[in-house]
Amino acid sequence: MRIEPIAGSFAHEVKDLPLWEPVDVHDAVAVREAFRESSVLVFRRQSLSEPELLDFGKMIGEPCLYAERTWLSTVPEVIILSNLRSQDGEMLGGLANKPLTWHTDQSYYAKPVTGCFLYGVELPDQGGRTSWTSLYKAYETLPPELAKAVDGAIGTFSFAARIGEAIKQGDNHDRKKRIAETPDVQHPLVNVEPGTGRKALYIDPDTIIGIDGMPKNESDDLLDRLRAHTIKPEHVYDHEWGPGDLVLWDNAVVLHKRDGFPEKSNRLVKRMIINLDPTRHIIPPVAH
Ligand SMILES: O=C(O)CCC(=O)C(=O)O
Repeated sequence: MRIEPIAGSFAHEVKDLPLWEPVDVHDAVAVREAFRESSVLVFRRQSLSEPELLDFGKMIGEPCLYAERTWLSTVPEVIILSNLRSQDGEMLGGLANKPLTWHTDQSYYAKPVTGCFLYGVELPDQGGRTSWTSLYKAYETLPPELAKAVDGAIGTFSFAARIGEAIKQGDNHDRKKRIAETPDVQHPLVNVEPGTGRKALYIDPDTIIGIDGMPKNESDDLLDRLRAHTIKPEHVYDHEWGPGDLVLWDNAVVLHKRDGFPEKSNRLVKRMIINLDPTRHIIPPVAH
Protein backbone atom coordinates (compact mmCIF):
# COMPACT_ATOMS: atom_id res chain seq x y z
CA MET A 1 0.00 0.00 0.00
CA ARG A 2 1.14 3.55 -0.76
CA ILE A 3 -0.37 6.85 0.33
CA GLU A 4 0.54 9.74 -1.97
CA PRO A 5 -0.41 13.40 -2.19
CA ILE A 6 -2.70 14.25 -5.10
CA ALA A 7 -0.82 16.81 -7.15
CA GLY A 8 -1.77 20.40 -6.49
CA SER A 9 -4.12 19.62 -3.60
CA PHE A 10 -4.32 18.81 0.11
CA ALA A 11 -6.00 15.43 -0.56
CA HIS A 12 -4.14 12.10 -0.65
CA GLU A 13 -4.69 8.91 -2.60
CA VAL A 14 -4.37 5.45 -1.07
CA LYS A 15 -3.01 3.11 -3.74
CA ASP A 16 -2.77 -0.69 -3.92
CA LEU A 17 -5.13 -1.37 -1.04
CA PRO A 18 -8.00 -3.63 -2.19
CA LEU A 19 -10.71 -2.92 0.35
CA TRP A 20 -12.60 -6.11 -0.54
CA GLU A 21 -9.85 -8.06 1.20
CA PRO A 22 -9.16 -7.95 4.97
CA VAL A 23 -6.96 -4.92 5.67
CA ASP A 24 -3.72 -5.62 7.54
CA VAL A 25 -3.70 -3.98 10.99
CA HIS A 26 -0.63 -1.84 10.18
CA ASP A 27 -2.22 -0.63 6.94
CA ALA A 28 -5.40 0.25 8.86
CA VAL A 29 -3.38 2.34 11.33
CA ALA A 30 -1.56 4.08 8.44
CA VAL A 31 -4.87 4.85 6.69
CA ARG A 32 -6.39 6.33 9.87
CA GLU A 33 -3.28 8.44 10.46
CA ALA A 34 -3.23 9.65 6.83
CA PHE A 35 -6.93 10.48 7.12
CA ARG A 36 -6.31 12.60 10.21
CA GLU A 37 -3.47 14.45 8.50
CA SER A 38 -5.01 14.82 5.05
CA SER A 39 -8.77 15.28 5.81
CA VAL A 40 -9.67 13.76 2.40
CA LEU A 41 -8.54 10.31 1.23
CA VAL A 42 -9.25 8.85 -2.21
CA PHE A 43 -9.36 5.09 -2.94
CA ARG A 44 -9.85 4.50 -6.68
CA ARG A 45 -11.28 1.48 -8.53
CA GLN A 46 -12.65 -0.44 -5.58
CA SER A 47 -15.34 -3.09 -6.03
CA LEU A 48 -17.32 -3.22 -2.82
CA SER A 49 -20.56 -4.77 -1.64
CA GLU A 50 -22.57 -2.91 1.00
CA PRO A 51 -21.32 -5.20 3.83
CA GLU A 52 -17.76 -4.43 2.62
CA LEU A 53 -18.53 -0.69 2.72
CA LEU A 54 -19.72 -1.20 6.29
CA ASP A 55 -16.46 -3.01 7.17
CA PHE A 56 -14.51 -0.08 5.73
CA GLY A 57 -16.58 2.33 7.84
CA LYS A 58 -15.80 0.27 10.96
CA MET A 59 -12.09 0.47 10.16
CA ILE A 60 -12.35 4.29 10.24
CA GLY A 61 -14.72 4.75 13.21
CA GLU A 62 -18.29 3.97 14.22
CA PRO A 63 -20.76 3.90 11.29
CA CYS A 64 -24.05 5.71 12.10
CA LEU A 65 -27.59 5.82 10.81
CA TYR A 66 -28.55 8.77 8.64
CA ALA A 67 -31.59 10.96 9.32
CA GLU A 68 -33.01 10.48 5.78
CA ARG A 69 -34.57 7.08 6.39
CA THR A 70 -36.08 6.86 2.88
CA TRP A 71 -32.70 6.83 1.09
CA LEU A 72 -31.73 3.46 2.45
CA SER A 73 -29.79 0.70 0.82
CA THR A 74 -29.74 -2.97 1.95
CA VAL A 75 -27.42 -2.17 4.87
CA PRO A 76 -29.03 0.48 7.16
CA GLU A 77 -25.81 2.50 7.53
CA VAL A 78 -25.41 2.79 3.73
CA ILE A 79 -27.64 5.32 1.99
CA ILE A 80 -28.09 6.02 -1.70
CA LEU A 81 -27.76 9.35 -3.51
CA SER A 82 -29.05 9.13 -7.06
CA ASN A 83 -31.37 10.44 -9.72
CA LEU A 84 -32.53 6.93 -10.69
CA ARG A 85 -36.13 5.81 -10.34
CA SER A 86 -37.67 2.43 -9.63
CA GLN A 87 -39.97 0.76 -12.18
CA ASP A 88 -42.84 2.43 -10.30
CA GLY A 89 -41.27 5.86 -10.88
CA GLU A 90 -40.21 6.29 -7.23
CA MET A 91 -36.93 8.15 -6.62
CA LEU A 92 -34.16 5.77 -5.56
CA GLY A 93 -32.23 7.66 -2.92
CA GLY A 94 -31.76 11.39 -2.48
CA LEU A 95 -30.49 14.66 -3.94
CA ALA A 96 -31.37 13.81 -7.59
CA ASN A 97 -29.24 15.69 -10.15
CA LYS A 98 -29.13 19.16 -8.66
CA PRO A 99 -25.95 21.10 -7.84
CA LEU A 100 -25.08 21.40 -4.15
CA THR A 101 -23.36 24.57 -2.94
CA TRP A 102 -20.38 24.61 -0.54
CA HIS A 103 -21.42 23.07 2.77
CA THR A 104 -20.38 20.76 5.57
CA ASP A 105 -22.71 18.08 6.86
CA GLN A 106 -24.52 18.24 10.21
CA SER A 107 -23.02 21.56 11.41
CA TYR A 108 -26.58 22.38 12.57
CA TYR A 109 -26.41 19.59 15.17
CA ALA A 110 -24.96 19.95 18.68
CA LYS A 111 -22.81 16.87 18.05
CA PRO A 112 -22.20 16.46 14.31
CA VAL A 113 -21.18 13.06 12.97
CA THR A 114 -18.11 14.19 11.05
CA GLY A 115 -16.68 11.19 9.15
CA CYS A 116 -18.25 10.54 5.76
CA PHE A 117 -17.57 8.69 2.53
CA LEU A 118 -19.08 8.46 -0.92
CA TYR A 119 -18.65 5.40 -3.10
CA GLY A 120 -19.27 5.87 -6.83
CA VAL A 121 -21.28 3.13 -8.58
CA GLU A 122 -22.67 4.78 -11.72
CA LEU A 123 -21.44 8.19 -12.86
CA PRO A 124 -22.53 10.60 -15.60
CA ASP A 125 -20.22 11.44 -18.52
CA GLN A 126 -20.70 15.13 -17.81
CA GLY A 127 -21.06 16.94 -14.47
CA GLY A 128 -21.55 15.44 -11.02
CA ARG A 129 -18.03 16.35 -9.95
CA THR A 130 -17.52 16.70 -6.16
CA SER A 131 -15.04 19.18 -4.66
CA TRP A 132 -13.59 19.61 -1.19
CA THR A 133 -11.83 22.58 0.37
CA SER A 134 -9.60 22.46 3.46
CA LEU A 135 -10.66 24.43 6.53
CA TYR A 136 -7.17 23.87 8.00
CA LYS A 137 -5.57 25.55 4.98
CA ALA A 138 -8.22 28.25 5.12
CA TYR A 139 -7.40 29.04 8.76
CA GLU A 140 -3.64 28.84 8.27
CA THR A 141 -3.72 31.33 5.39
CA LEU A 142 -6.22 33.84 6.81
CA PRO A 143 -5.14 37.47 6.43
CA PRO A 144 -4.36 38.88 9.92
CA GLU A 145 -7.56 40.95 10.16
CA LEU A 146 -9.75 37.90 9.40
CA ALA A 147 -7.76 35.71 11.83
CA LYS A 148 -8.33 38.33 14.53
CA ALA A 149 -12.06 38.47 13.73
CA VAL A 150 -12.62 34.68 13.97
CA ASP A 151 -10.45 33.81 17.00
CA GLY A 152 -12.90 33.37 19.90
CA ALA A 153 -15.94 34.04 17.65
CA ILE A 154 -19.10 31.96 18.05
CA GLY A 155 -21.42 31.27 15.10
CA THR A 156 -25.11 30.34 15.10
CA PHE A 157 -25.75 27.37 12.80
CA SER A 158 -29.34 26.95 11.67
CA PHE A 159 -30.95 23.85 10.20
CA ALA A 160 -33.95 26.01 9.21
CA ALA A 161 -31.62 28.25 7.15
CA ARG A 162 -29.96 25.23 5.51
CA ILE A 163 -33.24 23.58 4.68
CA GLY A 164 -34.67 26.83 3.41
CA GLU A 165 -31.83 26.76 0.88
CA ALA A 166 -32.49 23.08 0.02
CA ILE A 167 -36.20 23.75 -0.39
CA LYS A 168 -35.41 26.69 -2.71
CA GLN A 169 -33.32 24.26 -4.75
CA GLY A 170 -36.36 21.99 -5.08
CA ASP A 171 -35.75 19.36 -2.38
CA ASN A 172 -38.93 19.34 -0.31
CA HIS A 173 -39.28 15.73 0.86
CA ASP A 174 -40.41 15.68 4.48
CA ARG A 175 -37.54 17.86 5.67
CA LYS A 176 -39.79 20.72 6.77
CA LYS A 177 -40.94 18.50 9.64
CA ARG A 178 -37.37 18.21 10.93
CA ILE A 179 -36.97 21.99 11.23
CA ALA A 180 -39.16 22.07 14.32
CA GLU A 181 -37.11 19.27 15.91
CA THR A 182 -33.72 20.88 15.21
CA PRO A 183 -33.13 24.15 17.11
CA ASP A 184 -30.30 26.51 16.13
CA VAL A 185 -26.94 25.62 17.70
CA GLN A 186 -23.78 27.60 18.42
CA HIS A 187 -20.26 26.42 17.58
CA PRO A 188 -16.88 28.22 17.71
CA LEU A 189 -15.66 29.44 14.29
CA VAL A 190 -12.21 28.06 15.10
CA ASN A 191 -11.67 24.52 16.39
CA VAL A 192 -8.50 22.85 17.68
CA GLU A 193 -7.50 19.31 16.81
CA PRO A 194 -7.04 17.52 20.16
CA GLY A 195 -3.87 15.55 19.33
CA THR A 196 -1.83 18.15 17.48
CA GLY A 197 -3.25 21.54 18.48
CA ARG A 198 -3.73 22.36 14.77
CA LYS A 199 -6.49 24.91 14.22
CA ALA A 200 -9.23 24.79 11.59
CA LEU A 201 -11.85 27.32 10.58
CA TYR A 202 -15.44 26.09 10.99
CA ILE A 203 -17.92 27.76 8.65
CA ASP A 204 -20.91 26.48 6.69
CA PRO A 205 -22.02 29.20 4.27
CA ASP A 206 -25.77 28.43 3.92
CA THR A 207 -26.17 27.39 7.57
CA ILE A 208 -24.50 30.11 9.69
CA ILE A 209 -26.96 32.90 10.30
CA GLY A 210 -24.94 35.12 12.62
CA ILE A 211 -21.94 35.67 14.86
CA ASP A 212 -22.37 36.37 18.60
CA GLY A 213 -22.22 40.05 19.52
CA MET A 214 -21.89 41.27 15.92
CA PRO A 215 -24.52 43.34 14.05
CA LYS A 216 -26.05 41.37 11.14
CA ASN A 217 -24.50 43.50 8.38
CA GLU A 218 -21.02 43.04 9.91
CA SER A 219 -21.38 39.29 10.42
CA ASP A 220 -22.78 38.83 6.87
CA ASP A 221 -19.79 40.74 5.52
CA LEU A 222 -17.30 38.72 7.61
CA LEU A 223 -18.93 35.40 6.60
CA ASP A 224 -18.82 36.41 2.91
CA ARG A 225 -15.11 37.20 3.20
CA LEU A 226 -14.39 33.94 5.04
CA ARG A 227 -16.28 31.96 2.40
CA ALA A 228 -14.45 33.69 -0.47
CA HIS A 229 -11.10 32.98 1.20
CA THR A 230 -11.95 29.33 1.97
CA ILE A 231 -12.99 28.40 -1.57
CA LYS A 232 -9.96 29.91 -3.32
CA PRO A 233 -8.80 27.40 -5.97
CA GLU A 234 -5.51 26.75 -4.13
CA HIS A 235 -7.46 25.29 -1.16
CA VAL A 236 -9.71 23.05 -3.30
CA TYR A 237 -9.53 19.40 -4.43
CA ASP A 238 -11.84 18.53 -7.39
CA HIS A 239 -12.68 14.85 -7.77
CA GLU A 240 -13.60 13.57 -11.24
CA TRP A 241 -15.45 10.36 -10.41
CA GLY A 242 -14.80 6.96 -11.89
CA PRO A 243 -16.79 3.83 -11.03
CA GLY A 244 -15.51 2.23 -7.82
CA ASP A 245 -13.98 5.43 -6.43
CA LEU A 246 -14.37 5.86 -2.67
CA VAL A 247 -13.69 9.28 -1.15
CA LEU A 248 -13.48 9.61 2.64
CA TRP A 249 -13.59 13.04 4.32
CA ASP A 250 -13.82 14.75 7.70
CA ASN A 251 -16.69 17.25 7.82
CA ALA A 252 -15.15 19.11 10.79
CA VAL A 253 -12.25 20.29 8.65
CA VAL A 254 -13.44 20.48 5.03
CA LEU A 255 -16.37 21.91 3.04
CA HIS A 256 -17.68 20.13 -0.04
CA LYS A 257 -19.90 20.90 -3.03
CA ARG A 258 -21.25 19.02 -6.03
CA ASP A 259 -21.78 20.11 -9.62
CA GLY A 260 -25.18 19.36 -11.12
CA PHE A 261 -25.50 16.91 -14.01
CA PRO A 262 -27.96 16.29 -16.86
CA GLU A 263 -31.27 14.81 -15.70
CA LYS A 264 -31.09 12.08 -18.33
CA SER A 265 -27.66 10.85 -17.18
CA ASN A 266 -27.57 8.25 -14.43
CA ARG A 267 -25.62 8.82 -11.23
CA LEU A 268 -25.65 6.52 -8.22
CA VAL A 269 -23.31 6.90 -5.26
CA LYS A 270 -23.47 5.29 -1.84
CA ARG A 271 -22.79 7.22 1.31
CA MET A 272 -22.02 6.54 4.96
CA ILE A 273 -21.53 8.74 8.02
CA ILE A 274 -19.04 7.68 10.69
CA ASN A 275 -18.39 8.86 14.25
CA LEU A 276 -14.67 9.60 14.52
CA ASP A 277 -12.43 9.17 17.57
CA PRO A 278 -12.80 12.44 19.54
CA THR A 279 -9.26 12.10 20.94
CA ARG A 280 -7.82 12.27 17.41
CA HIS A 281 -10.32 14.37 15.43
CA ILE A 282 -12.11 17.66 15.95
CA ILE A 283 -15.74 17.18 16.97
CA PRO A 284 -17.18 20.72 16.75
CA PRO A 285 -18.14 21.60 20.33
CA VAL A 286 -21.26 23.47 21.43
CA ALA A 287 -20.31 26.99 22.45
CA HIS A 288 -22.99 27.68 25.09
O1 LIG B 1 -23.22 13.59 -4.46
C1 LIG B 1 -22.18 14.15 -4.15
O2 LIG B 1 -21.17 14.10 -4.85
C2 LIG B 1 -22.08 14.98 -2.90
C3 LIG B 1 -23.25 14.81 -2.00
C4 LIG B 1 -23.20 15.73 -0.83
O3 LIG B 1 -22.82 16.87 -0.93
C5 LIG B 1 -23.61 15.25 0.46
O4 LIG B 1 -23.97 14.06 0.56
O5 LIG B 1 -23.56 16.03 1.45
